[in-house]
Amino acid sequence: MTVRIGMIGPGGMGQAHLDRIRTVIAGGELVGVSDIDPGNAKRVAEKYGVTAFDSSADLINDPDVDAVMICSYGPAHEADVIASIKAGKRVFCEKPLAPTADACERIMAAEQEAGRKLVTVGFMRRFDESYRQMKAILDSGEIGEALMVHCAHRNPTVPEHYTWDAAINDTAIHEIDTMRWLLGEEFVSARVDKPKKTSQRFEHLQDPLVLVLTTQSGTRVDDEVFVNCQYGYDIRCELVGETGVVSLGDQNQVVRRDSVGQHNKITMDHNERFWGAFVAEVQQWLDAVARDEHTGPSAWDGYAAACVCDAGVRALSADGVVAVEMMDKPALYA
Ligand code: ISE
Repeated sequence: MTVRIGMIGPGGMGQAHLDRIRTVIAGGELVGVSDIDPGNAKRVAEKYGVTAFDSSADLINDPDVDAVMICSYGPAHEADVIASIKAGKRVFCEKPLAPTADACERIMAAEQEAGRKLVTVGFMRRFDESYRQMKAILDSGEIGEALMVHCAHRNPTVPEHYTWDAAINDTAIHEIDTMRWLLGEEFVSARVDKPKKTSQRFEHLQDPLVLVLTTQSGTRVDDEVFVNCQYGYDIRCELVGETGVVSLGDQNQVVRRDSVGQHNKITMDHNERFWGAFVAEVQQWLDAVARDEHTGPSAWDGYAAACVCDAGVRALSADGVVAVEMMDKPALYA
């Protein structure tokens, strides 16, 4: 079966997905797009030779759309995710599922009313081969329990509209989800350390910052978020176990040696660094949609990440340790 996809908000991220669906991912076909900016919907529809829907509601309810991909701006997700659930359609929603835990709760309530999981959240790092190998080593028990994880999330730069809280809500959310998945437990508290700010970028940002999280069992995760590091898109992670340490390898398969020394290319954006992960997540989602099954990170994962983000954002604007507040997991997500 070819899954007929309708995409809401085909900006840079959405079109990167569409290009992969057209070239390397099997089993999906774009039938139409909608966008808050009708001009963009028209341009993208012409580029891919598909329908430009007048509204996201028209797209979601169109009988030719089997499943919905939402790649719009985070605050716009809630209404379209809930409308997709109400239409009984499977929906892939880019991260964040919604910008607040309250909005994610409303999405979970709609799913529980529908009585089935229809929402998959685009936390693609779970599909990255290097993180998967790290998890397999931890799960094998060979290095004992995880005691600490040191992460770094660096971007070359961010646009001016990147808000002060985005370092947590838009950037660190990746480590928040990946660490919940890697460690298999929830976070209970958050703290933010605020080092000297870079002179390279906007005054309204605390850049860099270090988000320090603690899990239920006491594992400590620190995440350096530095979104104007200038030199590249650099993702690092070192897991410290009781009897061994596992680190993500560098991003290249080869190391170059020449007259300037030993070096390799550093990627500049997430689509390049996580290309394989994006392909794997969307392929797995389409395969599951074709079988009418749920797969991947659920609305619960989107909610749990939002709860940790909420605590992180509170810790960013205040000093000290902030407790993560989270409801008990509803039976649907057990
Ligand atoms: C962006 O939305 C992403 O998802 C990138 O992976 C992240 O590095 C960047 O900071 C975010 O703004």
